[in-house]
Amino acid sequence: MKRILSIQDLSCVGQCSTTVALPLVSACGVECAVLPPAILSNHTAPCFSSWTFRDLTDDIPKIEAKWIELGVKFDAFYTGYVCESHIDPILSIMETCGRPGAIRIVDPAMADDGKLYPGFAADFPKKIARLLKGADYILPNMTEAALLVGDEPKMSGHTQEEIESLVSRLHALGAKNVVLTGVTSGEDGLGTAVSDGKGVVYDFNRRLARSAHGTGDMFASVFAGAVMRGKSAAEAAALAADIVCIAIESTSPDHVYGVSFENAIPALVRALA
Ligand code: PXL
Repeated sequence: MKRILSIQDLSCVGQCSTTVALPLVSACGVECAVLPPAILSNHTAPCFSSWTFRDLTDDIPKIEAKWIELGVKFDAFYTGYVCESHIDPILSIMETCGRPGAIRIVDPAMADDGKLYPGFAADFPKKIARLLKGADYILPNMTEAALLVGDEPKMSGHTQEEIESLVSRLHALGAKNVVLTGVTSGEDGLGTAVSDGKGVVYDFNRRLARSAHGTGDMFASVFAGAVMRGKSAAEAAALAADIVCIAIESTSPDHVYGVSFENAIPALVRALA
């Protein structure tokens, strides 16, 4: 069984980051180890008015040293929501704790709906670009993609040329494969553009009537698990989008802080059985 290290915050309540990665990567049949660089009481989306934040930056080198001593190694690193102080220690762990050929999957989780999440300074996209350099797969949504290349975010109405120019500028940041999410198609299509630098593969689903918090983390976790199970990037992205749709459709409208990903676990297990 392959072993992934998930590196993203632990928001105790809110169904995002680590609490989504652990169950979904596991449901893919992949061992999921975790490194939470910060612990929050809850996530920072508007449904919660405030939160606690315990930074664990100083613990990361100690954990790394212990793993080196014990010979702990990973087949893949999957990073999500992280802060600026975490970037250097994460890059170090990726150097020292990877099995030969270990892959790097980077979700630059920092923004959505045209704006950065609370707590991220305007120059954070430039800082996180250091994690994207050399990544095997990067998974930005449309807002993150625009901010990473220095554009004003635009949420819909992109032409194919605009999408493909965005994708090639993301490759120029040093990523081998680009998986762009939240790509729109016509009135009611929503999906992904997956590029290996030679060609772009699109996959669209019908846009659902509601959106939900935490779906980016769901997408990235299923993508990471499916790639580790041997799926191509395009197959993994299509599966991840389908699983996100199942979860959103099964989420009660009054469940405002997250998505009931638990309801999609049986379908995910079947898809990768
Ligand atoms: O889902 C992304 C995410 C992860 N972690 C924290 C967040 C968010 C988005 O708001 O606040 C703490």
